Amino acid sequence: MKVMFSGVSVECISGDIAAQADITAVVNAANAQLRPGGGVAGAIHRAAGPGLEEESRTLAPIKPGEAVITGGHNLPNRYVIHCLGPVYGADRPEEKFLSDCYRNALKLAEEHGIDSIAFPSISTGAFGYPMKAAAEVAFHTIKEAITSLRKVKLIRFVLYGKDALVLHEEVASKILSD
Ligand code: AR6
Repeated sequence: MKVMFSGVSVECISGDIAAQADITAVVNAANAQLRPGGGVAGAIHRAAGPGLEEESRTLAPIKPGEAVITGGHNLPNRYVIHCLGPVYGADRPEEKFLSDCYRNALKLAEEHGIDSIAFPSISTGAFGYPMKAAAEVAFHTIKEAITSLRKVKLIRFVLYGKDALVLHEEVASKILSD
């Protein structure tokens, strides 16, 4: 799925966030210490190599909703933007922290002149955020931020599996067409 909204292309695909060769910055669903871990963080660190952990360590710890930027090391991407999503049921209000992740990642992208950015579905794995609610927060935040974007021209969501893709396509179509 691909839609144009306010001059920015927003798309959803299924795939691996660590294998997005045509994208300038990929977003990591990080832990506070910016260590490898599992899920998205594991995949990104494995593909990036030990240099990413070394560089990240100097920026840790980060707080829920915060975003920091590093180089991509051995990834095909120039940058990694690391976001700490909320742990569902613990970091309250979850909507605010999750929304902050998307807003702060886009802000960093703008500041670094990044033209394309790929997000995973932050907080919906180990951190337990229900995926539909998380997708609603993600697309509402993007809709709100998109009119002030000058550099970012492509926002891609990279989802794990068909169900996650279909859910995001439905939520994105609804929110971005209202
Ligand atoms: N590409 C795209 N999506 C993926 C990938 C991948 N390679 N791997 C998993 N997903 P998670 P969180 C999906 O757990 O909930 C880590 O251990 C996954 O199905 O990566 O923010 C960190 O170290 C889910 O829908 O991130 C933290 O401690 C979504 O990506 C903690 O987990 C996010 O799953 C962060 O938890």
